[in-house]
Amino acid sequence: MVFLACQNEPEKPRIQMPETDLATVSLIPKPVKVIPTNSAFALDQFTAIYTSKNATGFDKVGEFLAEKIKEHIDLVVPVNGENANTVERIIYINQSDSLELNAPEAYQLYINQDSIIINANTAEGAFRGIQTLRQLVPNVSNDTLAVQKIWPIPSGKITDNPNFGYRGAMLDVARHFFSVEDVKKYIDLLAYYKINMLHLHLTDDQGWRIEIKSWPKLTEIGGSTEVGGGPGGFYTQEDYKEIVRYAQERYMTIIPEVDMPGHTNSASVAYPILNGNGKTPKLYTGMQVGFSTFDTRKDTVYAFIDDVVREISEMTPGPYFHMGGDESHVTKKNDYIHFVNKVEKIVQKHGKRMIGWDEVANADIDSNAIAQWWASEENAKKAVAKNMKVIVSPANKAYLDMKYDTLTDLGLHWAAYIPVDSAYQWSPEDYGIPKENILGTEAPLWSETITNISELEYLAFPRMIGYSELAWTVPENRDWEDYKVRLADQAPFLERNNVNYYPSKLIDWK
Ligand code: TNX
Repeated sequence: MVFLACQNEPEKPRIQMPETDLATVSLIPKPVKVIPTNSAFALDQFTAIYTSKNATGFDKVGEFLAEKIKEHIDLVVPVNGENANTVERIIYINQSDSLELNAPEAYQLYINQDSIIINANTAEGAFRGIQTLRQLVPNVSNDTLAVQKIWPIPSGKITDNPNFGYRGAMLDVARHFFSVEDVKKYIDLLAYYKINMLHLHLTDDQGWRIEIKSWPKLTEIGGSTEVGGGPGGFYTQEDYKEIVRYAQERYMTIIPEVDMPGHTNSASVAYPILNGNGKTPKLYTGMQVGFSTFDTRKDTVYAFIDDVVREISEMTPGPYFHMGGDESHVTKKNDYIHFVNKVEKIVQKHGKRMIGWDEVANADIDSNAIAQWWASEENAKKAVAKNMKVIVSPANKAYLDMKYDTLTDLGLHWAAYIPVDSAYQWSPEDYGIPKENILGTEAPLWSETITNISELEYLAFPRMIGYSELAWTVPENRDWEDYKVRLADQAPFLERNNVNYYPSKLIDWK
């Protein structure tokens, strides 16, 4: 590795960097430990990025960092020697087997005057680490320090790793459809805050949004409308793979959901043989829930589900498949249990681990299945009794489609109004679910009332930023008064990314 200036050049005087305090920079989610050393690293045109050789993925992490620095401050930072002329300072992304880094996603960030070193055991950890570094890059350069522009990065040491390995967001693309571009934008914003799971609610009464080659009418007919009667839409398999690929590059797992046996009207309109509610299914563009069901006693239904789970699983590298299972109000209890038991076997056969909304804890599923708790504490208890893992998504705290207050136009309020402080002031550990059973948390965004990315952003931001901290940061390190100052400092990031965030009056926005 060569990173010294050309030998013939006279030695340059060291730039006198300003005093800084790493501890006062607004990082979200808040890291485990931050130790300031009160000097600064001069990020400038003489900075280069190097990454560990022979460590899978580290070079891509370096390139990602360079791309984001370019987007943010329009500075080109060469990676691994390409176009590197004069290099005076380096950012080194280093694969390390240190025992301190053995937690998945752990990283260390050492910022010195002449070097920044990111240590991580895995490229995933390094990727989380560079998100922290991105947040440390000032928005404006200091033009008084040298001839060239310098963006001083406060020096010190950060050690960090997440409280929960599952830090999720959910997007309902069924009630209203969102394009691949919209989903990518959401992924980018989520990744910046270290969210690592994106659950896509791909099917519901109003629309079927994922192409299944063996059952083409699902999207042809079932994908043709949405809430309010708009044109709907769907992802081709190529579109879905592109979303998966894009997420993977950001160390984010896509979790596909096919909601059943309820919430299946769109599938039953396409293939009436699936229907079990005794009525002739028609396309539905309203907002009611709980009226549809598959016929749980028909072999064809399970042959159908086998095809759907197989085709989607083949395109999904992540370990999970979400089968919904919520609000099956017109499915008889015994039929529901029979159904969930059978679907679990199908999901396992295709190599995936089943997730379902908390109602699935009523079936005879095994401890490998995961319950997503949203409403019933009784169901959560049943899941724990079966020694299942639980994803914590309480509707009155974590639902992004709940209005901020009575004045919010978008959203619903059946579970609560959720202002920005209330969204932040709770803990996944508060609900009596033992810590060892908590897989993590997820913030679902149901889309009955939102029709485009700008409305999506209005409900998701800024609350989603707080959920990232609830999942990453241990409760002892969280405090609303401290958080709200750090949140205010997110405005420049949100604005330069054209995010239509809700400018809550609780926050003194910068
Ligand atoms: C309940 S939460 C639902 C969804 C709705 C949502 C609206 C859950 C598992 N089911 O079908 O979209 O409320 O907030």
